[in-house]
Amino acid sequence: MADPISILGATASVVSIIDILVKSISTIHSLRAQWKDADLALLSLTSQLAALRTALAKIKEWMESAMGDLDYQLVMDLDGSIQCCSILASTINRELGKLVTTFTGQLAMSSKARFVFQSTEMTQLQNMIDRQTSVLTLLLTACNTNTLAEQHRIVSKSSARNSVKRVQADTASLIVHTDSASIFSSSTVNTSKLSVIFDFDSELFASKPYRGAIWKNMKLSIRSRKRREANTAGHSGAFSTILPLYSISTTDETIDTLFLDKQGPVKISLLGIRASSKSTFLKQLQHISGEQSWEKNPAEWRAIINEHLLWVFGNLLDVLVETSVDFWENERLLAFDPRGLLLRGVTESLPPGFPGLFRKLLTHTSVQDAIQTTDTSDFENLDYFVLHLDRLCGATSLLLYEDIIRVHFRTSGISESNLKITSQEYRIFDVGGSRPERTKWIHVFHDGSTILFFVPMSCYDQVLYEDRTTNEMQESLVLYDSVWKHRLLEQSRKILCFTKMDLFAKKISAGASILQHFPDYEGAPGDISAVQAFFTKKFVDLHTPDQMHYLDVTNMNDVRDVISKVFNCEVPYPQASATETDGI
Ligand SMILES: Nc1nc2c(ncn2[C@@H]2O[C@H](COP(=O)(O)OP(=O)(O)OP(=O)(O)O)[C@@H](O)[C@H]2O)c(=O)[nH]1
Ligand SMILES: [Mg+2]
Repeated sequence: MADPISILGATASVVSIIDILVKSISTIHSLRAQWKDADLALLSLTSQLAALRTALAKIKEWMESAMGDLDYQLVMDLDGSIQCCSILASTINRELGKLVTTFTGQLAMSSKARFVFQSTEMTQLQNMIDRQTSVLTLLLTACNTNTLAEQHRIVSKSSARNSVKRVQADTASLIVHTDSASIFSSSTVNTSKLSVIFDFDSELFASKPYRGAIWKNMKLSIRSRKRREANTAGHSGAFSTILPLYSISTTDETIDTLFLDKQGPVKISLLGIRASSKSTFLKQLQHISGEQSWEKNPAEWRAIINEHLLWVFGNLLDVLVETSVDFWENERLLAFDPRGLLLRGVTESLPPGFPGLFRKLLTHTSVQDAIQTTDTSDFENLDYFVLHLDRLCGATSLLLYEDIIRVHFRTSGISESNLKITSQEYRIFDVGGSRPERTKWIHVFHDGSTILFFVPMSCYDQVLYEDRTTNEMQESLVLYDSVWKHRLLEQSRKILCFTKMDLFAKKISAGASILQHFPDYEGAPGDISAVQAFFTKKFVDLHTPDQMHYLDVTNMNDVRDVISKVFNCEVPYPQASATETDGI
């Protein structure tokens, strides 16, 4: 058995971890000074690191003072947690070091974009920090109890075991994988369904050290946001404000008073699983309101589209590698390294030969088969992008509004948009839909708001990106039930929107099987209306929504129609913009 004295040796590691965290926090401070727009994103990370540092400082204090008898499991957990913290702190330090600065010492544009828009690795690391802090807080609570029995009770709870297991999995992923893609793929989601869907563990976050650190930074963040808003006239576009992403107990009323005005614009939260059309709906609303944020940063959208194309190319190339018998025949194709370009962040423009290579890749039967039989949403808008490859990869690389609408840019955290349609103001919250992202949804749960819950009708034969054993429609049903029952949403208007109706119709007409995934379906296989009614009934049987709509979100008129019905108002046609006529 590990004796308590052995963990005294860990005090030294705790001190060195605290040192690394302090160094990371000071790096972030210097980044924030140069980069006002990302203040909140960086502030959120600072707060998380500060909370982790505080938890470690408390552990150190405890180690140095009274250490009586300790439960065996508690000792093992403490040891494992401290090891994990050490690896995590070094990884964060390394990630921060990757943010490139220009020769004038300013943070480079690519680094800003990476951090704010597509910082998947950073988000994963932030999730790990949260998990680490919560486990340390839990262990500290156990350490501070008087009896071995009480220590044992706390660490043996199934919620505690799950949290410790997750942290161990995080450590393993950080040790085994050093590249950013693997950190993403190592996301640990194999816990029970409920904890996966809403991971709000009030107990873990109730301790004073954690909350003290969190609230101090949060108040600063609110103050600085309010100051900035007061200085900025007009609306803020999509992705303009990234709220802090702390996990906070659902019982805390303060969040409501701090973040959300009781009066004012209509609040709308867009919810649903990953790739359920939330951001596409938001982009359409922005277009209608005349607030087209992409016009202000076409270079970033170009990079996002290029990243999407490289990512799809990489996935299809994998299929070819697995099935190709003639290496020499495909030498040029196999020599192209899309993931290398992605990892190095070379996405401002694509190599001139890219469209040709892409089309060549698509001529392979195995690749075509993979696209036809895929059980994910990865290739959904591939036809569109293949049709426009030459334009998108051309020297001038003209972008159209449709390109922006068709690309899936995974939302991370919460993006808030303030829009005005006719004379009504709207405050719209868009969130990421994958399981790890859902831990942040609590920030957009407040009574009296309107919830638009999106279910992609075409997903009935697809599996989750983050868990290939779960059907997306089943996940949507579970999520719908959780949202509808959530006590913070009792007074909210809840609208159910079935999206991707165009893809759904195509799929059913092409003979895609439904019985294989839903054996209780009794209608004719190719009957679009019967299948639609079947899935609708599944949702309505759970809870009757205030309204229900079916739409193709890429179609502006469908979105106008939904908004006019939800808010009982006339919705204007969007004014033709440069995006549609000349491109950007
Ligand atoms: N054809 C078609 N494509 C759609 C529709 N709605 C969304 N898409 C596409 O589906 C992909 C995902 O849409 P998003 O709106 O980005 O999904 P999301 O719900 O914001 O996803 P996360 O941010 O990852 O949670 C994009 O490529 C969209 O163009 C639709 O009704 N029809
Ligand atoms: Mg999104």
